[in-house]
Amino acid sequence: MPIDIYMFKVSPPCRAVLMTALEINVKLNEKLIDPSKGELLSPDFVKLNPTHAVPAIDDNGFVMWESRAIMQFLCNKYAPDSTLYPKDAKLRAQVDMWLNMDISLYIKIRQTLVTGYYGMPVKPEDEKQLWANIKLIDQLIGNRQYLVGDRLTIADLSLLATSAGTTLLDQDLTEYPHFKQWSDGLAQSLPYYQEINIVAPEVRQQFINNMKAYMSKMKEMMNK
Ligand SMILES: N[C@@H](CCC(=O)N[C@@H](CS)C(=O)NCC(=O)O)C(=O)O
Repeated sequence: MPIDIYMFKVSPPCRAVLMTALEINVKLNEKLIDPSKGELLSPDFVKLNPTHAVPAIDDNGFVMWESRAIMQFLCNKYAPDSTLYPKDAKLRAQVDMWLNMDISLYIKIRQTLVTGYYGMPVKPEDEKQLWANIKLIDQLIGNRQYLVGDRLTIADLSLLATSAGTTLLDQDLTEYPHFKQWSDGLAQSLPYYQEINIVAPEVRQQFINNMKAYMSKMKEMMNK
């Protein structure tokens, strides 16, 4: 039986898992969740994932969430010899290190760019930290083609999905040339990049409008 993935397409962590599954030929059955309809908080979904976030997977009764842990699980279970999540302890540690750094970046993006898009107030200090974080990542990437060693790993896929979200939200990364060169290089070389990561502008705008409306409805309800 295929593995169910609960997801929505504009979500960076969902896209990271989708790219991982494609790389290791694991079939995922997409169960689409609409956050603007409150589906993340529906009793059925919360029962499945009490943290009410996507992605979550159900691998024939084994349920888990947290995209990076899902990517590690899929590699461990279905492609243990794949270089996507290398077995060598030091290479694996470096992959894990990047995955953890990517979590901080993703959180900053949510607190700033995404929050702004949904019409909610953004703290200037969060915005400052976001760009400081991107600057640091830019320096750490340097001239690398891949984040770890000389091959694609899940660290690349996770950060790529996160940064595709960044460009998706109209940010100009020209001031971060290494980051841009690395992500453009992967975007060009991965055959599934466009299909997974690029959402048509009108679909994206509709998603943002729906989320804005949902957020303001929730705010009103909380203020009552
Ligand atoms: N650390 C989590 C973050 C997941 C996450 O924040 N997902 C967003 C969509 S991009 C979500 O479902 N948010 C709803 C919520 O947190 O209530 C992961 O990597 O899976």
